[in-house]
Amino acid sequence: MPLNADTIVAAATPPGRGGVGIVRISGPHAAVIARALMGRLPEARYATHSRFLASDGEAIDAGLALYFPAPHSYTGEDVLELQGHGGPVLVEALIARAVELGGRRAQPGEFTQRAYLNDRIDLAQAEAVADLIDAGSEAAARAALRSLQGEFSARVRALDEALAQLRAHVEATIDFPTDEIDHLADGALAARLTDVRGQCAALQATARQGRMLTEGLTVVIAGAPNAGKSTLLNRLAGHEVAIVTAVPGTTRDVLRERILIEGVPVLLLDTAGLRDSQDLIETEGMRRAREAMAQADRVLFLVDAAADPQAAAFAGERAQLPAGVPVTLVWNKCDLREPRLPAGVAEAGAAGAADARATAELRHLAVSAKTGAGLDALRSHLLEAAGFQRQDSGLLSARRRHLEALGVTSTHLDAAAVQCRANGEGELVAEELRAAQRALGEITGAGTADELLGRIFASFCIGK
Ligand SMILES: Nc1nc2c(ncn2[C@@H]2O[C@H](COP(=O)(O)OP(=O)(O)OP(=O)(O)O)[C@@H](O)[C@H]2O)c(=O)[nH]1
Ligand SMILES: [Mg+2]
Repeated sequence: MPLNADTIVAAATPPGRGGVGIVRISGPHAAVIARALMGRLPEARYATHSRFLASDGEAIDAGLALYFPAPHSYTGEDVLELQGHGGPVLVEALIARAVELGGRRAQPGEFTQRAYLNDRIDLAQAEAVADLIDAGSEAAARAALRSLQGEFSARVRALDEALAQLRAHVEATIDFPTDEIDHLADGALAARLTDVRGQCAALQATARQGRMLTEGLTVVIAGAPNAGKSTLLNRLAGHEVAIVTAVPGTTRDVLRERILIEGVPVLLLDTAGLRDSQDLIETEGMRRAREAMAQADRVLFLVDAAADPQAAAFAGERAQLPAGVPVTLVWNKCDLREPRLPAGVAEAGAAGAADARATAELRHLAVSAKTGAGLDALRSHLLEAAGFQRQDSGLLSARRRHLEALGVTSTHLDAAAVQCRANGEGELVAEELRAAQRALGEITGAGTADELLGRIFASFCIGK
């Protein structure tokens, strides 16, 4: 029984001219529309050549029709696909005719939304459809296809199942409370909880990789004027994106360039050099640079190793860098002068004891944006620092939303473990496990709010 009473219509091929233009129709009226357009209902799942008729009986176009009766179709409803010639006028005329016959124009992602609502796919798979279409590299496309085929969802469901069993175990201790303490402290429960947390951590690692492939990384190049930021951007991009001159303060706006590193999309941002300035335009440029840094997955702080061998520019700027955004100190122009690593870095960055942890975490690299020396190491560093592990197979696409849900799941599992170790109340352990399961369910769509669903599908293209 279809959930929707109306029948939706949209072009499934992109706007413009092409060899073929496909119009897709889904809903209870699809068969009626097919009969009116072609004079008969095409045989299910067979390519049928036919004319597509206007209301006056004249042909709008001729092509192939494919009819998929419910529930064996993409949306789970009756679906009619018309493959005509790929001219925008023809495609629009077919859509208008289908609307005249009782259809309505589809919203973005509405076909996939119906597939989700009719249980053809879960929410993570629906998102993988969009990620597959938007894939920026072959690796990202392969990962999205695996997720679309349900590999990611299967991992989520396996964790969900393990969690459900664990809950049953804990809830039994509540229902039969005679020796509750023993139950909670018992090694079997602790071992199962450890196992589930391990499963959750492994899935988080997978999702982190997947998110990187689908959503990519944002890396901001910052530093003093003339450090070579724009030269580095041009080098990594492989073409002249930014103006490079020997004049400090050349770059004012934030420049964006998308590159691929081993299939991972990386959005590189070149920014205005940071220095004390009264110039209005330059000050605005610096404000934008700081704003970009705050949004970044990583900041590459460039230092001119020849002009600033102590990295004074970094020491001066460090306190103002956004907290929580990891920074790599990149010594540029090492063709002119070899930087002193790593002691020089520690010295330059030493801003007191409170900074000791950050200093230890600070990564540093030597490059020459001019000659290209050290750039392979820089590329590898960007992926490795983000936690990307090279692997040829098994990558699955995932989104920030999934990672957040797994983060909440993991927090509740940690809390359950704390309760368990402290021989706490069985109810409290059970409550944490319930909350963990609820968060996990959001990935595949169990109990997902309509507002979130609306947001997810609105980002799709029309006709998908
Ligand atoms: N020798 C040498 N020169 C470099 C290197 N990288 C950049 N330069 C030179 O340094 C000068 C400044 O380079 P830019 O890339 O414009 O520097 P920037 O950091 O973008 O400067 P602003 O936009 O002013 O903040 C230019 O003359 C570059 O040719 C390098 O690795 N080695
Ligand atoms: Mg520049």
